[in-house]
Amino acid sequence: MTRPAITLVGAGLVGALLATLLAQRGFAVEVFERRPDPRRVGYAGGRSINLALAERGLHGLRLAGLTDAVMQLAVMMRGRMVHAPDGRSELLRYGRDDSEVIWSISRGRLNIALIDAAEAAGARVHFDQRLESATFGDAVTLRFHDESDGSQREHRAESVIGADGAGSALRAAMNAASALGERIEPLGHGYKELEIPPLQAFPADALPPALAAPRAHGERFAIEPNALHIWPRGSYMCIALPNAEGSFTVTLFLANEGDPSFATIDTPARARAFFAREFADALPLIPELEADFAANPVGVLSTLYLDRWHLDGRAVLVGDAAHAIVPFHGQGMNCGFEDAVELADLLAGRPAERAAVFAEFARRRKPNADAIAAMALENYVEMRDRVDDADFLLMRALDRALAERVPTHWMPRYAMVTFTRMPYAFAFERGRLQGELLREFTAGRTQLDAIDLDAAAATVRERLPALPA
Ligand code: FAD
Ligand code: E0Q
Repeated sequence: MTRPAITLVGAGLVGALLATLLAQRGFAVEVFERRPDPRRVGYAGGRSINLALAERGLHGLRLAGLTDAVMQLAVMMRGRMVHAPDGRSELLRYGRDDSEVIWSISRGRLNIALIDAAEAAGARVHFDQRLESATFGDAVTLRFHDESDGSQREHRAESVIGADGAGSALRAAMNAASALGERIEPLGHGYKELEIPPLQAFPADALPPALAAPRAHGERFAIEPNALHIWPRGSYMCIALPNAEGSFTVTLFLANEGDPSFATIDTPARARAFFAREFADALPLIPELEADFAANPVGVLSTLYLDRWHLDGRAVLVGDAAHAIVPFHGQGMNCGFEDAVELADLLAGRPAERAAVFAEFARRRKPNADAIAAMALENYVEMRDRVDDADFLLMRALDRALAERVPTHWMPRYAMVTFTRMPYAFAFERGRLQGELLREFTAGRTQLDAIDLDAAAATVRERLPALPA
């Protein structure tokens, strides 16, 4: 029997994982990727950019047999290290203990590991191939522009999977053939990446006083390595995630318009003045602030909603191409990896029934993509504005106390999203119900001691069904 063939556009994080899973399930997989082979030329200019990997993403990597290779490159993050304007910082743990943590991983190294796995499983990856247009007749005709020599090539396929990211060219072609009901909601805020170098890179005379001691002990990291650092400042914030080499990638999230915004903080000198005022403790950690600010673009953040993700059995979208979200829950890749697992399993079950499989894939995944899109938007306000406010901290304390007391009936929403594979739509709805109870239990209170935890636990058992085992 000949192997069923499938074509993918995009060998980014989701495309490369999906190619691996499909090749492992017996498909003849061809992947076309716009960028050059990262193993040959290095990844995207050599900047280190990292991502938070959580349980959903880890599950996809486990199925691909990649956990060991990837976890060797990962840095554990136990919680959020919140840096107040006065320079004080506090670690807010994400989970109960070190079994509930997330992992910072280099985007470039992860992508290379995934491409290696796809090829090892038998997928063929064609680099420097930018999808330019697609037409949908009895078969799909894809036209590629070769970015290395400017030549054109055509590829015909029975069906194609678009894993070509938020700006998907396949989506545009599908939408032109038959409207997908596309809606793009800009966040109105953008981001800029900066770097905290490893400790050894600081010249001894430029070492911030707080850093002098740890360097003497051979430490590589300028600040706590096992945390996701956040500097919440109301309407904007910085975060920093650790890299295995000892550096951190800092991301400033800020409005595009108004004051302050990327429109007013528009020169390296203004960026320095802004950091001196708003992120005083972070500034000495970013020696190349001006150069980073000038070299790195302002990234755009939007949420993408589609009414349809597929064109009968001929084309389907996955990952950011189908549902780009804002990054404030650290779940875009994790969600895309869930897509890959779901689609690979459905296709393996019914390899010849593409239209039915694509429809079922969208039916199962769309409610979950909508739920994480909403939760990611909510988390921006929570991160930048609430992680240091008293009401929030009381609700958080009660949330955790109830999870300890009635674990069969209560789990913080963050934990459901991050440490389990419960459907996002379930976590969203359950979080709403728990949120109502949290507001009820904390109304008029300022201290956890003032809340009768036994009574609250009894109410929880009475009003909420047990969580799935
Ligand atoms: P991409 O990773 O964008 O890959 C698309 C691929 O398609 C690329 O290789 C691209 O070159 C290729 N391509 C594009 N156009 C064409 C074309 N015309 N022809 C051929 N190939 C093409 N997610 C997390 O889970 N955790 C995080 O901590 C996290 N942090 C983030 C921080 C920021 C600032 C941002 C912006 C996103 C973050 N995300 C995070 C989200 C995550 O980056 C995305 O969800 C993830 O990269 C989506 O993977 P993808 O494969 O669908 O798309
Ligand atoms: C995580 C891990 C870009 C980014 C990635 C993240 C998170 C945040 C804030 C951001 C959410 C959180 N978070 O700490 O609640 O858990 O990935 Cl801004």
